[in-house]
Parts: sequence; C-alpha cells; structure tokens
Amino acid sequence: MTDTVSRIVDVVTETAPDVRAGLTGRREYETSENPSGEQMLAADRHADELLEARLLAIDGVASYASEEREEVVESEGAKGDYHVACDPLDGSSNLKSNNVMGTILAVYDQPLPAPGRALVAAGYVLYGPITTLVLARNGTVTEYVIDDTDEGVERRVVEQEVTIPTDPVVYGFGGRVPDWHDDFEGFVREIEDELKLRYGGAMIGDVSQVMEYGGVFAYPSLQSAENGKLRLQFEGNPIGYIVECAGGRSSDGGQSLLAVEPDRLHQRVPVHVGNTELIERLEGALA
Ligand code: AHM
Ligand code: MG
Repeated sequence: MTDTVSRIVDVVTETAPDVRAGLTGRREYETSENPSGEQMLAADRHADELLEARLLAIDGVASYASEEREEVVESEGAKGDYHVACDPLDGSSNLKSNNVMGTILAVYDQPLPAPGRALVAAGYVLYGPITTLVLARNGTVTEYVIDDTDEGVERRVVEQEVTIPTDPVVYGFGGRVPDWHDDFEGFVREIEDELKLRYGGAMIGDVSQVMEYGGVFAYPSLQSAENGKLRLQFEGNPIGYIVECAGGRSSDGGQSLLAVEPDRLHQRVPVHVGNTELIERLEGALA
C-alpha cells in the first residue's frame, strides 16, 4: 500500500468508533435532504463531517465527496493523487429500528466522477454487534475487527483473504416486488427455489451476508426508477470492486459495475453482486 492509501484506511478505522458513538442521540431526521432527495439524519451529517475533516487533512488526498453533499470538496491547494468517496452511513434508515449500518470507502486515483477501474482500494465498516472493516486492495480482501481500547483504536485481522464461498446460500433484493421488471422477477422466481432470503435494508449488511455465505444481492432497475436506488461513486463501484476482489462478480445488468462510465457524481446504477455463476445467470435473464 502506498503511504497515502494506508493513511486513508487508518483514518477510516480511527473514525469508526466515533461514528458508532455518535449514533446515540442522532436518530432524528433533519429538515434538509441529501443531493439524491432523501431525508438525512443528524447521524448521516455527523459521520460525513468527521470523515470530511479527517480525510482532507491527509497529505495526498486531493478531494472528498460523499453521498450527503452536492459537490466534491477539494483539499487546500487540491494537491494529491487520491480522491476519496464515502457513503458515511449506509442504510441509515436502519437507525430507527436499531439494525445494522455501515460506512463505505472508495479511494480513486482520478477526480470524481470516476469509473470503477480508477479505484485503488475500497472497503466498508460494518456497525453490527461488533465493528468490522472489510478492505479490498491489490486484488485481496481482508476482514478486520476494530476495537476501541484504552490504548487507542486497534485493527486486528480476522481473515487475511476473504473469498466468497462457492456454494451459495442467501439472496436479498431491494425495491417493491410489483415495481420489478418481469425479466428480473423471472430470475428471482428461479433462485428463490435454491437460496434463502436475507434482506436487511442496508446494502453493507446484505452484501456482508453474501460475502460470508455466498449468494446474490441486488438493488435492481425498477419500473419507477430505471437505475434503481444505489449510487455508482459511493455504493456501486466500491461494492463491485470488493466483491470482484473476493472472486465474485458485479453487474449493472449487462456489464461489470467497474466498466460503467460515470456521467455525474450522484448518478444511480442498478447493482447486482455475488457468486459469478449467479450474476452470469442474472445477466442472461436480463439480456
Ligand atoms: P442510504 O445510503 O441513504 O442509506 O440508502 C441506501 C440504502 C442501501 O443501504 C439499501 O440497499 C437500500 O437503501 C435499501 O432501500 P429500501 O429501504 O428501499 O429497501
Ligand atoms: Mg448508502
């Protein structure tokens, strides 16, 4: 890892306990909406502000972008080779029901919006019963536990090389069933005979189940929203990169998410990730 990329990962690691601690008391909605027109929680803003300040303070980080702000923010002098995109609190609607949420990190070596092939690292922090970090870098995915100790924040490897199990078990798909396209629904009817449903409403939590047990997660194109719900820069690209580094595949329905050419910062994209053969079957069903 180059020093800057290591530092970015360290800062996200060190910030995770602060994001987690900040959830208590920040469950209320704010009056403002994020650039995608969704309601923001005080917790979304808190996580975004912590990450913005700390990541932009790193030498070598030229800019910071997040799901919660309209524009890219440049560091002083905009110097540096890396451009960081975050979803500070993915699945934040789960805060009300006290379910799992995450922070998504994407490190690009091109100014945003950038294609997935410009990623040099991507990862997610999962605020579950324990706090974990799953980091993809140089073709390898590693899972860590993050512990907030008296001596400081520690990151401990729990699995050096995470790969998606070859015998898939779970599936989870977003969107209302009547809003799905018929070809996608046809695929679902096939695989629900083979796999079991796990859907929690936070992409990070749902993808984590796929990483652990094998299977498929999707937030597909909907009749009411052709590009689905998830955003390419902050969600589609990093999750595609992580799943592909773990031996799986990602798709927008026709090609790898990493091959999608971006046209704007907050653009949405249909997201399908999981075991290679399931994503190939899905692409066949949508063709
Ligand atoms: P968020 O990043 O604003 O929380 O929104 C994205 C989340 C994803 O984590 C999840 O896959 C999806 O929204 C769930 O949406 P739904 O509530 O429609 O199932
Ligand atoms: Mg999100």
